[in-house]
Amino acid sequence: DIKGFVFDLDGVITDTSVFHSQAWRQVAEKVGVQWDDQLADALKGISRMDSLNLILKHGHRENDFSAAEKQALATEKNTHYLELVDQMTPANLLPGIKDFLTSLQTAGYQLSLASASKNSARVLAKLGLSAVFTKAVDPTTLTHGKPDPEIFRRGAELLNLDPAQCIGVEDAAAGIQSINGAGETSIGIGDPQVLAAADINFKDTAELTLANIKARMA
Ligand code: B16
Ligand code: MG
Repeated sequence: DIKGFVFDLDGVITDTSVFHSQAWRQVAEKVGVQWDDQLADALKGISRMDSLNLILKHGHRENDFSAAEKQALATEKNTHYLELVDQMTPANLLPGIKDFLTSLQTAGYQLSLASASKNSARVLAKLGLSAVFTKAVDPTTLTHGKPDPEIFRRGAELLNLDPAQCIGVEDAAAGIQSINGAGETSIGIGDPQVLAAADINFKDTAELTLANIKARMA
C-alpha cells in the first residue's frame, strides 16, 4: 500500500525549471555554447556543477576552463537564478499542485522532498510550502546525484517507509531513473517520450490527482 509521496521540486511543484534554463542559457551563450531544447532537458535534475560540465561538453569546451573559472561561471548562474527566485510568489505553483498537496495531507499520506537543488528551502519559502515539506533530503550529503537512486531512497527513509510504499514524482528523465532504481512507483510529468521509463505519465500537473493516480495503478 502506498503511504508516502516523494516529490521533486523544480518542474513539478513550481516552474523554476524555466528560470534554471534562462540563467544557464546566458552562461552558455557567454562561453560560446549554442543552446537548444535537448540541452535544456538534459540539465533537469542534474546538480549545478554537473550541469555546467554538460553545457561545456555540449559545446566541446570541456577542457577550456580551470576549476576556478568553472566555479565563477556556476556562481554567476546561481546569482542570476536567485534574482529570478526572489520574485516568486505562491502564484508560481504549477496548476493543481496546491490542491493535490492538500488532498494528500487530508488523506494522511506522508510527504518528503527529493530535490537536487541547494536552493530548495528558499524556493519553498517563496511558495508558502515550508510547513508542508518539513522533510527534505539535503543534496549536499549525497554521494551521487540523479539518476542514481540515492536521493529517492533517502526521501523514503525520511518518512520511515519502505520504497515500495512510496510514489516518486518527477519531470526529468534522470529523476525517473532515480525513482525506479530506488524501487518506488514513478510518476513522470511532461513529454511521455522523454519520460518513457515512468510507471505512470501525466502531461502536466493539472492531471495530478489522487483519483487519476488510483485509476492508473488499478
Ligand atoms: P541548484 P530538482 C534541480 O532541481 C534542477 O532540476 C536542476 O536543473 C538544477 O541544476 C539542480 O536542481 C541544482 O539546483 O543550482 O539550485 O542547487 O529538479 O531536483 O528539484
Ligand atoms: Mg525537476
